[in-house]
Amino acid sequence: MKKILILNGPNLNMLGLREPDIYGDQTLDDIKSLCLEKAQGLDMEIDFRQSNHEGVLVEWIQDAHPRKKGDFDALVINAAAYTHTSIAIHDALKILDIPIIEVHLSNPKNREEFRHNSYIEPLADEVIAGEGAKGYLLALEKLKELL
Ligand code: CA2
Repeated sequence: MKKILILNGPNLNMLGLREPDIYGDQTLDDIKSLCLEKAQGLDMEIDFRQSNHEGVLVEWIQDAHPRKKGDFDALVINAAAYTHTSIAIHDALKILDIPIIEVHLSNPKNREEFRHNSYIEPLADEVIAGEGAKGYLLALEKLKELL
């Protein structure tokens, strides 16, 4: 069974509390439940995590490396604001040798200019943005095809 790591960055633990017009009204726990249900249907196993700390996300990405302790077949990542700032996450992803899908609830390219650059995009096999929570499910479907 394929194992997928799903990482979520800063402030995504606050989903559902504010800005439902941009991010939808589901909480991150709701999204996790949807992903668990979807993964079951696709015969995949998922590990769904969130951190507000850049270094923690870097360590989780490092640990997912096939030559380290993690035995994940692919990564889905919504790095939230770190998408637009983090060379550390970019470098960690560059070393990771498994398929990567970048997901965003909103479409950052249609928002403020400071959200237009993504340090993840050049390393991602696919970018899914602007689909809300459904984007995570589309990422799992894409991985079913890819793996
Ligand atoms: O659209 C996305 O998924 C983002 O990754 C979300 C990030 C944002 O910085 C990216 O540009 C696009 C922000 C997540 C913040 O989540 C909130 C949760 C509750 C209330 C306000 C923001």
